[in-house]
Amino acid sequence: MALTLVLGNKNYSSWSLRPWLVLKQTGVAFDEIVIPLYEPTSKATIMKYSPSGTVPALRHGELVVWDSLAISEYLAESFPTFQLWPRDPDARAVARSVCAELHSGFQALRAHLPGVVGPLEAAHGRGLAAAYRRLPSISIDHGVMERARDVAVVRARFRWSDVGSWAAVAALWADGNGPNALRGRVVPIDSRRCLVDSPHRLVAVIGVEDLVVVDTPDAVLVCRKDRAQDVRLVVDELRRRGLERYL
Ligand SMILES: N[C@@H](CCC(=O)N[C@@H](CS)C(=O)NCC(=O)O)C(=O)O
Repeated sequence: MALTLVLGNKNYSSWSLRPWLVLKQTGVAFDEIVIPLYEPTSKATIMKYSPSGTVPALRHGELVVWDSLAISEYLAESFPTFQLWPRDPDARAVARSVCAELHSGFQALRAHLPGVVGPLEAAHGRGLAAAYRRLPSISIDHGVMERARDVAVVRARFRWSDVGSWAAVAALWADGNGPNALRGRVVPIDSRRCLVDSPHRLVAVIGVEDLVVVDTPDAVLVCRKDRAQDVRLVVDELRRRGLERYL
């Protein structure tokens, strides 16, 4: 039965290149249908061959297999003598982990956070730690989830907090009885709606409202509750001053 690989331009579509390389590795004969990407007609042409509307897709007789990993698995099963996965079960598990990890997370990261993925790819494994330190600081929810198109959302029927700021912690600690959210050794006098966290030293607050005070062994944070999210500005400033040891 004839094998046909439908793929995009090999220089743009590294997903297409994956099963192409696998097929080359087997040495079996196969035909190629190359669909130029990023042209007005690309999508319609791909749809003729691939039910997912993406390349690569593999035709084997009547069968169509799409998605680079599924194609690679199909080829591994169809040509067992080529030993495409490592024979040793542990090595095979690691190889599958690498392939699956790339598959499940990489596409969304690359699409929505090129400023994060690009420098890491450019580092080519060297200077990775330095490249990582220079990356923009952005959370996965702002960076990927809020920008992703193919996301299903289900309304939750439970209360939720991602505890993303000290103000959120204050809401969790407040038991509805005391006027402040306190942990550790704290003496509040005429103070309301404050969060004070001081597990070791004694902290006293007098006549203040809506403050966050967090005492740790090497640093103290004091800010208004409505500026608690801006702790990231402190992080940026510490980096700028080369004071990463406090992070
Ligand atoms: N996870 C898929 C990714 C496939 C994919 O995103 N292919 C891109 C080319 S690299 C594509 O077909 N883009 C065309 C489009 O979405 O219209 C795989 O491994 O096959």
